[in-house]
Amino acid sequence: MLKIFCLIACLIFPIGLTAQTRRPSPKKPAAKKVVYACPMHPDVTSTKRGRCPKCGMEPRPVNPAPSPSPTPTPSPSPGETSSFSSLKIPNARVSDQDGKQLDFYTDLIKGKTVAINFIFTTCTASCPPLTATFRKVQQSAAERGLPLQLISISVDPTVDTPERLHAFAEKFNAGPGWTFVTGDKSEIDSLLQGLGAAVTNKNDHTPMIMIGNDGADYWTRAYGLSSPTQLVELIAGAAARQ
Ligand SMILES: [Cu+2]
Repeated sequence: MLKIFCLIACLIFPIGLTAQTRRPSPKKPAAKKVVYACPMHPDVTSTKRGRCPKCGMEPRPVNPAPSPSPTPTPSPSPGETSSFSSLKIPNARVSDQDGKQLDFYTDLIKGKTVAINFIFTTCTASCPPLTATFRKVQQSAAERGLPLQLISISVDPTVDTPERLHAFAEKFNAGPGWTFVTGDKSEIDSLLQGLGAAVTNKNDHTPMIMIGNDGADYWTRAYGLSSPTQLVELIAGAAARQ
């Protein structure tokens, strides 16, 4: 009996997940009203999917239907395994802080271990600490001999010219292997959309960072203001995937 239930649950659950994003099933049992919570901000809960207003991450169900197979308890680490895939990354035509034209995926992501954050140069809130954190991550990854491409994407591409990004990079002592990305607004918009980091107001941009190992197609997200040590651990973990 248990075996049969398990088999049915295994068959139904993944289908239910994908279908749910578009069209909630009208035949959902009443007892299973799902509450979603942001993995980064557990106090932010909602009965609908959508995005955390604090960090823009996709909330996860916190009281899923009891399942016969043990589900791993959410880890207290700042990392969050996600179903994100390199396939979702647009090969957008972008510019770096030196005005060099790049194809986002092929030039910055392909075959690399990367960490991506989202910034704008006139930000007075989270961007300076996010950027300072990235700088420390860059230094400590280098000390560990960990190859790492850092990417900071401007969420304000019309204001953030390559020149502005160059000055911003200098101010934060960005070393080689750290690319600041801007470009045509439409290209950047589609890029942010593809990365799940689109915002309507730049001031609402997410302090989330994406960590990925393209070769392994392994992606995780983390709170961008976590300690640099924790972030480097997550990056090392991603780099070790194959
Ligand atoms: Cu900011």
